[in-house]
Amino acid sequence: MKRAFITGATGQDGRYLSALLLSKGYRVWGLVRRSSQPREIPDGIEVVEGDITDALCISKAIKTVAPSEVYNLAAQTHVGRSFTEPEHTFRANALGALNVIEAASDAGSRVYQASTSEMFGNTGGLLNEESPMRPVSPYGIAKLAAHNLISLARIKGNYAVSGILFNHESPLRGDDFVTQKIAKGAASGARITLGNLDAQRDWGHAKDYVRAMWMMLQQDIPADYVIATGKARSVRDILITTIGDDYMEFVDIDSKFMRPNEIHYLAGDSSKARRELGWEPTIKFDAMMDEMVAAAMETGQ
Ligand code: G4F
Repeated sequence: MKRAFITGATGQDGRYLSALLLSKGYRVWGLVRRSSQPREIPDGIEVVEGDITDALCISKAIKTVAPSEVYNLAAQTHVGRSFTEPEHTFRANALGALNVIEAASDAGSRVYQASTSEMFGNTGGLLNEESPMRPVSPYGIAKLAAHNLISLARIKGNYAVSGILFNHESPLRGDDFVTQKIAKGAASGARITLGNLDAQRDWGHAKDYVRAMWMMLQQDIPADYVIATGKARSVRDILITTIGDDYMEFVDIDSKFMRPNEIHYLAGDSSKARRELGWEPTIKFDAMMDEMVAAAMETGQ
């Protein structure tokens, strides 16, 4: 039986990945931060309490579990918040990743790092694994450090890969990300307060994207892969799709949701993943937004 260790197990991707690995017969351990708040633990996983920013804790947890695969999904994932919490972001996204990569390498486990399209900054064009990376946020800069640590681990002979994932959403998306704000606003009819409507992102479904994570760790030769749909849409496009042409009747703009430094356009070229992993997205953007709005209606949020 294969053994997997997932950091960030209670997040959107952690929950989809746990379900996928359990369905494949894995035994799954999830690292969960101690909290006085109730947390939604994915069904069927074994919980290890701890924090990736504590090197001793991570090293001990990975040594004890002895997983064949480690997925490092834990992070401060909100780009906007990284401008107001840069130190916390660096600790979690760079130092935390270092701790996990080192512990996994010491234990002889294959390690997956959640890299991101934010690392490209405003390079522009259809981005692939070779495109220049010029991050423009503390989040992107910290993630690029972790991305480079994965390359280094590989040079040192370890099995380490980065998935350069573009935006990926679902009904499990956190409430402060733009697709979920729009889905919940559309479902409830409440006004939605947003920032920059002209930013364009390449939006896919998290369920498709966690499958790519698993595929990456099954290859004979470890490598990094861009995971994306190839199509960019603006925040405004999402409003039109979800609410309609009269969306501005339901939307307020507040500068507090504008970022000091913004990426204007992101679209990814995932042809390497399609060719080498046989990966392709299966859930279309409109179906994903419909699913998010329906889920928000069902939960009454
Ligand atoms: O939904 P977002 O916050 O996602 P963002 O910043 O692209 O980051 C997400 O995707 C990355 C790539 O995979 C991940 F690395 C990262 O962890 C995260 O999952 O914002 C998307 C766009 C931005 O341009 C933002 O400025 O929407 C714009 N936006 C406009 N109004 C807003 C809002 N974003 C948020 N969160 N809230 C708004 O009110």
